[in-house]
Amino acid sequence: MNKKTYHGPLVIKGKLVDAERIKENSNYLRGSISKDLENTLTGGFTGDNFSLIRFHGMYQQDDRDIRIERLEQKLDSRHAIMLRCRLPGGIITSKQWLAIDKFAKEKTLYGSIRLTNRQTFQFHGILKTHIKSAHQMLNEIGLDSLGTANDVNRNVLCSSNPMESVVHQEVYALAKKISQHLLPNTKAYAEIWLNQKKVATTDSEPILGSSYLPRKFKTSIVVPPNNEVDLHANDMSFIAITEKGSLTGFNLLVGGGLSIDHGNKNTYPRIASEFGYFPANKILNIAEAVVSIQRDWGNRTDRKNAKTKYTIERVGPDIFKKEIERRSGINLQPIRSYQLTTRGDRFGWTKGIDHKWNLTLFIENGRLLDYPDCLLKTGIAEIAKVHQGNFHLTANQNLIVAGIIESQKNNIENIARLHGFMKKITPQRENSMACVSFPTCPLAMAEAERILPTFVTSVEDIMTKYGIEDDYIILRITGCPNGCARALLSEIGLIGKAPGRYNLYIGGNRIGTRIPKMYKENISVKNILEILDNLISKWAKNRNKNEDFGDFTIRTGIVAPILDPIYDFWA
Ligand code: SRM
Ligand code: SF4
Repeated sequence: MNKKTYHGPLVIKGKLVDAERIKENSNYLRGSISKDLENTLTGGFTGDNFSLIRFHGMYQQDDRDIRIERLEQKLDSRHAIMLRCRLPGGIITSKQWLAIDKFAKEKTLYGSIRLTNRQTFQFHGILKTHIKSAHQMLNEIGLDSLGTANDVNRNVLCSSNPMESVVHQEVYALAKKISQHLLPNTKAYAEIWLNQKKVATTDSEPILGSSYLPRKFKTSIVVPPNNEVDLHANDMSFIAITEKGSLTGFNLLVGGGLSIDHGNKNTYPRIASEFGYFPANKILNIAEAVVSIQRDWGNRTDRKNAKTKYTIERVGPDIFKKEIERRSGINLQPIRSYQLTTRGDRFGWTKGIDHKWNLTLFIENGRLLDYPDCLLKTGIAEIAKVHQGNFHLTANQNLIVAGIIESQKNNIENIARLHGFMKKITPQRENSMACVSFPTCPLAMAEAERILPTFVTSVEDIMTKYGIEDDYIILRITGCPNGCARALLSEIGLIGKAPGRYNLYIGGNRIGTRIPKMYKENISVKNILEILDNLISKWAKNRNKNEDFGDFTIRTGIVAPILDPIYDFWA
């Protein structure tokens, strides 16, 4: 590992990337989206609007399974919109669920609801003619999709079961406040999608600025010991600190992030830096200070170097920390002790502090769809019809039916069973995750969601062969190096390189505080499974008591530990 030096300028001068022009000239995110919406000659958005609609929570996509076929028929790609809702902390009521279920069934090409690993949901395949009704439906049920994509603070993650303790409840309330506080202030969303009249006041963006942030920005709040939100994937994280069961404050961590570019050594994953502790009632001041520093210091000349992790590595953590203190007027105290021990969801029944029941359901890939033999999406809708509590979406793409009254417990369990939930699942499957990838993701290089189920079956077979089927390895497959499935925080990570080919990473840990190292590059699934068979057999035979797979691969020298990803990741 080299010795670190931080001597970069606070602000990078140079030619701004085109995304900056688009934002600055957008009239606070309006662009000409409204006009484009009326153009029925194309199913897509044109020019700058293609990018601007992302600030409103939408991505233009086309089905990549039929792209070539349409090209051969000299047809345009069939454009459709993916819409991502804003749901800080992941809570949605039964009534809201029934409305989104109906919309997915009636107005989307795929008919599915996709739970994401940032505790919200996406509709895939909304045709242009249905976009407005999507936003209006969300508005009617008290939801929106503002700021779930592009260069703003994204959906705020938070430990997913507020009914677990009073601290969880407080933290959930703060997640919503942070989301609201950092939201774009522009009225563009209401004007374009909800037909609100433009008011004669001038727009302003006191926190985000008229050019918004240099890049996407992610926030999480975690109540230890479960790191289910994967805090090190976030630009800004708050770790709840308690005394005698009461929330006193938070440890602030800044600069986590996972995306890389294959072969581009200027890109790297990064574990967030620990900056210090502060009292709980100052969380909005701290959040605003961090975001505003990244707004002012983040690199606007190179989007591959624009995230907070790169800003910190350029200016140095000490200078960044001092600036947080200066802007917020709060002196950060030394980090308070905390311990992370797990990352998974607690499946099955648990009782909340309100004495109501919670049922955590495993949803493979977070994809709720009615399959011929298993009506998963209908199942959740049937539960929503009788359930008087809420649903909590988890950062592992699962769903908690929360706040079930005693008299409904059996009924809800029966509905869940009838629709294919609550089958016996191995710990391995419970701890495996994939990103969306094909057919909707335009950036996908290899399959992820669609190969996960069979890939996990193969790994389960290996685990059974070596008599360790009750154990698990955190396994994640991501279709390209953007890393949406957080493979760079897993014990076994596959990162798509080309159709059927992946880079294999091993050596992360169970709690998500260590980046794994590339073990083999550009190999086939068959090859990966052969390698895993060999490594898992060694782990089964030679591990120390309770030693996890990732720790074993480090201790036995199968891969070198990544102590500082910036130097060690590509070494
Ligand atoms: Fe992601 C882009 C899906 C979590 C890093 N991500 C995309 C897009 C929108 C593709 C695009 O830009 O056109 C994908 C849409 C696919 C589709 O068809 O739905 C996509 N990302 C997802 C989701 C749905 C994966 C999932 O299976 O759950 C997650 C949605 C989260 C949400 O609700 O907001 C999702 N993406 C992540 C995460 C994990 C996290 O946030 O905890 C990461 C890595 C963490 C990080 O940011 O470092 C992640 N996504 C990216 C990146 C790389 C960003 C970067 O730093 O360079 C991109 C590409 C980009 O932004 O240019 C991207
Ligand atoms: Fe798409 Fe790549 Fe993200 Fe997977 S990791 S959803 S392929 S951008």
